[in-house]
Amino acid sequence: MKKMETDVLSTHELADALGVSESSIKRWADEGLLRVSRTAGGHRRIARAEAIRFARATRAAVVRPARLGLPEAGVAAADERSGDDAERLYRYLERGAGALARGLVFQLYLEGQTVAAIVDGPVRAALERIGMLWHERADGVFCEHRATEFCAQALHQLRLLLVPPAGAPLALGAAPAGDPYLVPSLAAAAVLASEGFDTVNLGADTPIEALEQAVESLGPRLVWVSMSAAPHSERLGRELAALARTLAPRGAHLAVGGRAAAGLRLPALPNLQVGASMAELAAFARGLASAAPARD
Ligand code: B12
Repeated sequence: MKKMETDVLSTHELADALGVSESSIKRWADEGLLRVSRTAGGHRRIARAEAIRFARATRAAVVRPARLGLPEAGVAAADERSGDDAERLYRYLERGAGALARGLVFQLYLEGQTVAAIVDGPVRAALERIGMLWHERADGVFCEHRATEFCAQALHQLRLLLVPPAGAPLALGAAPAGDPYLVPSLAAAAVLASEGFDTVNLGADTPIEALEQAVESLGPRLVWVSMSAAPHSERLGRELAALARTLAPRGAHLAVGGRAAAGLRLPALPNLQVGASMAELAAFARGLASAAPARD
């Protein structure tokens, strides 16, 4: 696959992205604050993931996000920059300002917030408010579908930035059959990618049988199932228990969560966890990743 032009940056390009001098970049590299590699000719090169890590760690202002392969934030009018993050995201989603919504999600990430905190916080809260609109407005459904699409775009873009390290453990997951919700499973994939997993998201409306096949073919360390709607929840409970039992001899775990997960009756199995937030999923994944053997 062709590498993105921005996968590796020169000191000049990173300086341009951060609006600082090239000599500052070279100094930070020489002080060991920024990990660099060298070309055959001795020039410093910075991996894009390292540039983003550095920007987050130092709270650097990214003046040219496109240089780092990030979306341009779009320029919010001064009166729109007020309010907390969830309030701002809600306003952008509600009035169809997709670039501002995506830009805000990236801004929060670059400011050092974790992917889990962004999803559990502003994304969840803003969509919760969007979800009330159809009760009171004729265009509520239109607004909700558009807002869902903007959130999915932002999470996709964020996830694509998070290139798994070589030998990263694999996580795969989905929302079960009859569950049309896109964002929660995609969010789980982005969160797990941010915790160093290679991720395969099978998306909404996926039969558990298809997950079983994916397990057979890909050998994940972790499987997530996100449930927002719970059709046939008794059968689903049995299927999830069977999936956990398939995973157990492989040393793999099943994490179940989502708005409808609390309604499930699941047996207590050592490799089956039920969680209510992305922060819980991230914490669980962190524990697993630190114990995970590297893949070939
Ligand atoms: C977008 C949306 C839809 C879209 C989804 C589009 C799509 N392709 O994704 C569509 C149009 C399909 C839809 C349909 C319906 N919806 Co709807 N929908 C929503 C909305 C606005 C956002 C959901 C979302 O994506 N949230 C963002 C995610 C990130 O947040 P979350 O789901 O809360 O997930 C968090 C946790 O659960 C957890 N988590 C999630 N997954 C996992 C996984 C693991 C492993 C772990 C550990 C944790 C975890 O972490 C997440 C972040 O904190 C919600 C509002 C709301 N309050 O949630 C209504 C909402 C859920 N919908 C609702 C309703 C009523 C419906 C419909 C019945 C409407 C209708 N009359 O047709 C249908 C039913 C569809 C069905 N088959 O069940 C109601 C449900 C009310 C209730 N009592 O349950 C809500 C609450 C809106 C409302 N206030 O009225 N909906």
